[in-house]
Order: sequence, then structure tokens, then C-alpha cells
Amino acid sequence: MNLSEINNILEGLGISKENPGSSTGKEFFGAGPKIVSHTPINGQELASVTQTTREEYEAIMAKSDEAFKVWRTMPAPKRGEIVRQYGNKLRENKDLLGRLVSLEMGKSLQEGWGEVQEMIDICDFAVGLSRQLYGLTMHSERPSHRMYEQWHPMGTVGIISAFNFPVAVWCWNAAIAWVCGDVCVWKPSEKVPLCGIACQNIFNEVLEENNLPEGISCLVNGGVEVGEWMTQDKRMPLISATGSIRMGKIVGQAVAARLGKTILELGGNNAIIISEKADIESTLVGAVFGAVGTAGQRCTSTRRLIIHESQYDNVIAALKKAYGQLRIGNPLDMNNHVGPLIDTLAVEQYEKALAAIKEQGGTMIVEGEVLQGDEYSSGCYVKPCIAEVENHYAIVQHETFAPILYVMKYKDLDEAIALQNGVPQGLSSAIMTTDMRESELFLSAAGSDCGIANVNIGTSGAEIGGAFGGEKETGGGRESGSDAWKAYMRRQTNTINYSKEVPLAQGIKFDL
Ligand code: UN1
Repeated sequence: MNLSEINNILEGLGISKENPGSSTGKEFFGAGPKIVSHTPINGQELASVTQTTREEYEAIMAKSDEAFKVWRTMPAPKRGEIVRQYGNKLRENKDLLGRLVSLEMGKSLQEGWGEVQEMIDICDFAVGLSRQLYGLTMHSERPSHRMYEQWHPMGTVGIISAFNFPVAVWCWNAAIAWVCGDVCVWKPSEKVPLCGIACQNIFNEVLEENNLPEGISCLVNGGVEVGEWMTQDKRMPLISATGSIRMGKIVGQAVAARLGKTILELGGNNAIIISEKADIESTLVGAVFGAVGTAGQRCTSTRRLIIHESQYDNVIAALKKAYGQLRIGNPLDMNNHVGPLIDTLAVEQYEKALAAIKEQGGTMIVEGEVLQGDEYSSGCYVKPCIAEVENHYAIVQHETFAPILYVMKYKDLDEAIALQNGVPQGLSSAIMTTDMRESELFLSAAGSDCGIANVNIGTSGAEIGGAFGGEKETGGGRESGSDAWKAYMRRQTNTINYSKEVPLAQGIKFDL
């Protein structure tokens, strides 16, 4: 990677060296202090954005409120048309935006492009959805009465996204919220602010070409303080937040205190059960990609393998071999499997976790280390590692956002399911088996307690068509496909009387 390549990516997406970080859609403004973005690839400074000030935030909220009044009355399929245009612009910008994601976040180029593909796919999904925001019709108990329900837009949706999916997760929320008639204010992670500028730039073009009011898509930047303005703001009926469980508890409580709504996508502690009836060859791909892909920084990353005792030695030998072949380095180089962690703080967490594993009684099967040398000059590269542990260790119960894979043995499937469920988080889970009885038990009410439960594929790499999210400390929110859209709208029940009589419900008599 060289400087001219970086400049081409930034320039191509309309990003300058110093970017105002607040936008209502018409233009950018910014008087606040700078947030400087560095690439974890080699530590180089990329560009800066300004932090949103309170005055700017107020201006944005005023514009989003105005825009909502227009946007909510536009027919949903017309809103879908705007989202279709945005999706098309993403198609045109897929290469550059994917590169920026890799550059700023450090994930592999394929995964950077994959994220933009997810954005395009959710736009397509949202376009179709814009003609399908269906309500139900019910039979009234009263004669000549009709009952039905309809879904109305809610207002301004606050979106707080995490560094690990700098563009896709915002778009899952925004594309659906827009067709639902909501307007959005997005606070990207302060670790990847340039991705936010790029997405907003692309949206601003659509806004201008369609002569739409500013405020449909707004951008704010900053840390905890800006997040707090949002969570405490009664003008935001819904906050959708992705991040750590710690953050989610703070956001959830702040929004609940004003009886607002939340969609929370928090940590995972995802396990794959590898049964004695597993096809080991295909199991390995899902398990290794799940554990080391994105350097273990997905909510859906595979953290634990629960392996049948009869397969244990086999699987461990195959894992050791696979880990020995992993190429770690610049994620823009397509030959590498594993890129850097997001920053040196994440590296510290990784080191702390390694120490905790040993302290709590774990045994390293593949040792971890922080990599040194020219190629690793950012200090953000770590070696994926594997530890044999017991499920109850505090460190195993906790999500470390790094490529650390825990392995443990089981004898019978009930025990394996209990181990899989025996953590505070409940996002993604999988079983590798060719036995139908095993897979059905895993998917039954007595099986996995997670929001996502897969058979013969790993825990990561969910498609946009399904509802994405998890139970327990993962927060309970659902985003993306299926009927996740309902969380972005308010439901209204309507009863219409087309007779001259006024029969009361439950047969109550009230004669005047
Ligand atoms: C996340 O890790 O925050 O299932 C989202 C996956 C992706 C989304 C992950 N489609 O791995």
C-alpha cells in the first residue's frame, strides 16, 4: 500500500484531509475538535473529521424534524425509489467504498467489498419492502364494524454503530427506516469516521438529484457525549445501537428512562458444536473463518468450539494444521487471511485475555503473540490462537474482540447444548452434524437459545434476508430482514363503524 493509493480512495469518495463531521444532507459543517483517523494497517494518519458540537446537533435535530414531516407523507414506494437510487450509487462506488472500509477498519478487501454488497442487498430488500409494509385485518365482534391495523412512520431514528461493520450495519438500519418513513441521525464509531463521511456524501447526491429536503439522513460524529445527547433526546423515539454489552446497558437504560424504544445488537459468545457425526472437512472452513475472519472482530465470530470427545483429537490436529497455514498481514493483500486489530487498545485486550486464560487454568494449543516487524509496524497485528478451557472460566464467559478460539469436549448432545447456552450472551450458534435427530434437537425449543442457530455452516456470515440479532445480554434487538421493519414503525389499531347503531364492545349497554 502506498500513499497515492490511499489518496485515490479518499478523493474518489469526496473525503479531504480535514472534514467537517456534521451533516444534514445538504452540506457538511463542523466547528468542533478533530477526530483523527489512522489506518490500523500501518498506523498512518488518513484524515480527520470534526466532532459534532451541541449547537450543530441542535441544528441537525431541527432539520431532521422538518424533513420527517415531508418524508412521512411521501408514499412508501416512492421512498423505496430513493433507496433504490442509493443502492445503485453504492453499486457504482462498491470498489472504492470497500477499499475505504478495509483501509480504515483493517478487514480484508473481500470483506470490505462484502460489506458494501450487504448495503446494496439491504437496499434491494428495502425497495421491495416499501410495497409490503402490511398490516392485518381483524374481524370485529360488533356488527357492521371493521377492524384493521396499520403501520406509521415513527420519527427520527438514532443509529449508533460500531467500528467492526463501519458501513453495513448503519445501512441495515437506515435503508429499512427510510422506507418505513423515518429519518435517520447516524453516529458512526469514532474509530472509523471516514466511512461515515463517504456514505453521507453518496446519500447527499441522491438527495440533491431528487430535490428532497435535507434532514432525511444526518451525520453526527463524536464519542460518549454525543451518544448521550442521542439517548436522552425525546425527539428520537428509537435508538438502534450496536456495540459492547457495557455500552448497550448504558444506552438501554438511558432510553428506557424516557420510555423510548431501542434495538440493541450487543456482544456474542458464539459456539459451534462439532458432533461425532460432523463432516470434519466442511466443519473446518466454517470454524476457522468464524474464528479468525475479520481478526475475530465480528459480533458473530466463533469464540468456542464444543467438540464431541470422539472427534476431539482429529479436530485439534486439523485446526493446528490450518492455523499453521494462516497468513497474517496487510488486509489489502488478497493473499492474507488475517488483518490487524482495530487499534493498540484492542491488542492490549487480547494480551490481557491471554494472561487470563493461563491464570484461570486454560492450556494454549496454538500460542498467541503480538507480531513484530516491518509489516506489522502499526502494532495491531496478533496471531490467532486456540486455548483448551472450561466453559465456566470468567474469561470464556466474556467476549474478547480478538481471534482467540476456545475449545472444549463433550460426551452427549444435551451436555453440549447446555455448554453452548451456558454463557450470558445469545447471538449466534451452530451445530455441525449429518444426523437429522441431532440438528432438529439443536433447533428445537430445548436447543440453542440464540437469535441465530445454524446447521452445517459457521456462526458468522449471516445473510441480510433474515432478522439479525440475539437474546440475553446480546440485547434482544432484530435488524435487517424478515419483519424486523416493524421495530421502525408505530402500530395503530383502527376500528370503523359503518352502521347507524353504536354497539359497545363486550356487549356493554349504555343507553342515553
Ligand atoms: C456484526 O458482527 O456486528 O453475520 C455484524 C455476519 C455479518 C454481520 C455481523 N453479516 O457476520
